[in-house]
Amino acid sequence: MPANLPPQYFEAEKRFRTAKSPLEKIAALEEMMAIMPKHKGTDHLRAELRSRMAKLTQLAAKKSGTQRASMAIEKEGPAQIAVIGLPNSGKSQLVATITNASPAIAEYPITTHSATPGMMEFENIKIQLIDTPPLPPQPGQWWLPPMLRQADALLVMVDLSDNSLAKAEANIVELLKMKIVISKAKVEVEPEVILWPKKALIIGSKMDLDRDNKDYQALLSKYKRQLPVTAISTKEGTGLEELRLIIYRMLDIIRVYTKMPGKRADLADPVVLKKGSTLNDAAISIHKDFGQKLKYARIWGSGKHDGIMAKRDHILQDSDVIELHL
Ligand SMILES: Nc1nc2c(ncn2[C@@H]2O[C@H](COP(=O)(O)OP(=O)(O)O)[C@@H](O)[C@H]2O)c(=O)[nH]1
Ligand SMILES: [Mg+2]
Repeated sequence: MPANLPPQYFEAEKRFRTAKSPLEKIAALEEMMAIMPKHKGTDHLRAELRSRMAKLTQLAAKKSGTQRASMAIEKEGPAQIAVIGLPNSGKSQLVATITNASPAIAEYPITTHSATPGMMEFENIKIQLIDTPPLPPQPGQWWLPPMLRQADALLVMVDLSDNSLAKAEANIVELLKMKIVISKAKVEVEPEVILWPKKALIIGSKMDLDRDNKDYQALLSKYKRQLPVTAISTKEGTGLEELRLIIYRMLDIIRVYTKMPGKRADLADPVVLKKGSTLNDAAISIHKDFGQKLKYARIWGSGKHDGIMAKRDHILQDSDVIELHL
């Protein structure tokens, strides 16, 4: 057993061992593979899990005919963000409005049974949002909790038309049942339970129906010390541009631009990196060999002097322009 497996891995492994159906086992395996750090020490284990996954997928296909083995959605772009909430909270409408996807929207609750990914544009990058079925998960939606645990962040939709505080709290309770914690408030759990802390944003939706602003103010005063809170109306188009910016900021990513000597940088095509990334990280993300080959780089933006030479451990800032010398 390779060292350095985080406790969440063993939690998922336990779920794998106790899962009753092949589909549940696949969900647990997917989670184990997502959690596992990727390095030489885990290569063997990764291969073993893959082969188990292949066998289970065959078994699941035999059992269920055409039913999809899993709703797992492959991450596209720098982050995968799940849009969650109670029935009718405006999840599908938001995903339909700010991404290229078109999930079904309806006046009656619980229209969404599956998960629909879409890409949200923010300036020159695209971020993946996933429309999900309402909380709590219905029977057969065993794949929802692992999907939320794996997401990079959650957008919690709370309808502002009435009872917003109770709705927000219901979301937090449902998440806790999935062992996901989004608020800084203390939670009481058994000592052996491992929790999944998750970045989240509370979105008060349908603010056009909260004319006196009461529900939004109540949400703000209850949660703003623990969590970011914002409000939108897809109907009137309010708060949506600000929402894109808040989502971008909560991801802790930066954009840097590469240039060739003597040429301008292509500002339409950033390299997206985690905040705190170095020149070396940027080089590797462009090409895996570039990390080793990198001799030095020139940087515009983060230094006091434009075009300064920098070494591979130099920490990059958002919107830096870099010229790699290999
Ligand atoms: N007034 C108003 N209605 C909205 C808004 N956003 C969504 N709705 C309505 O709320 C209902 C549920 O929306 P939907 O996106 O399907 O909710 P979901 O169940 O969370 O996916 C639909 O009738 C939408 O037209 C909004 O900003 N303002
Ligand atoms: Mg929906």
